[in-house]
Amino acid sequence: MSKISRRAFVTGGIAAAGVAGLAAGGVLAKRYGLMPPDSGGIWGPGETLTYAAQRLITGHSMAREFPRSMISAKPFANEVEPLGDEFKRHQAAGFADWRMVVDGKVAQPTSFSLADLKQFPASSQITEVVCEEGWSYVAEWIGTPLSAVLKECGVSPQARYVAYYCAQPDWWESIDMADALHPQTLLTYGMNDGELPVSFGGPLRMRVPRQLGYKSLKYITRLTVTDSVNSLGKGFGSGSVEAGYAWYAGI
Ligand SMILES: Nc1nc2c(c(=O)[nH]1)N[C@H]1C(S)=C(S)[C@@H](COP(=O)(O)O)O[C@H]1N2
Ligand SMILES: [Mo]
Repeated sequence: MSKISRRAFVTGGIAAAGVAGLAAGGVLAKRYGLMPPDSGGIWGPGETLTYAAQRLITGHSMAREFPRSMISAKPFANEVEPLGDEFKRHQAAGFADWRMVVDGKVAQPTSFSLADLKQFPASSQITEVVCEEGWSYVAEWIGTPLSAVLKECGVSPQARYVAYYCAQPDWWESIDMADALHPQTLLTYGMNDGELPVSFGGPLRMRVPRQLGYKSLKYITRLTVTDSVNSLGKGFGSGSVEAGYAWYAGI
């Protein structure tokens, strides 16, 4: 989209929203292919305007990175529901057989061990985890850019979302390709110069630092590349939408 049509869209969207209600913004968002998976229902028009406006105004900007001196001395691990027996078996075995499957719209469905993922060039970032409940902390994250893994698997041009799943069936998420290919979106296995502790999502955690903490799923087991999230779960693109949160949680 050119700069001028982008600006026209933004001003048009905001004016239309003011005059004719949020639904008009939705019409524009639909025309530009910027409908989030949770665009239906009562909150849908608001979610649509948030997502479309963020994508058009902030584009693919970077999440803030911090100096090493700002790493939180006591990062807060949010408690998770009990992890099952299978997870505990993996943990007892040092996660030697942990695998992450990549399927869906890829040339080559593949599964990666942690050792496989560590073969990719590592990337690190000092970014903030921000929970919707109001707390946050800064930590260093080390891992493989999701984009590198997707490239290795040969993502189809029809791909629009990457859904990701973890050892906890109620917790699953999806992001659009802009976030999936974003250089700060990492599959992390390290934190603050050490292994990623289980409490913080080890052995493998998705970090999406441009969105709220709940998009940074712990214990990743599978990625599904797809052109639509309609057939996944209840069709809204994430377990958190099913629980009442927004699909797009940009910060
Ligand atoms: N698998 C899994 N991932 C999860 C959660 C969870 O309960 N299970 N909680 C999410 C929420 S709501 C937040 S805010 C962050 C918290 O990250 P932290 O424990 O590193 O603070 O993890 C997210 N990832
Ligand atoms: Mo959270």
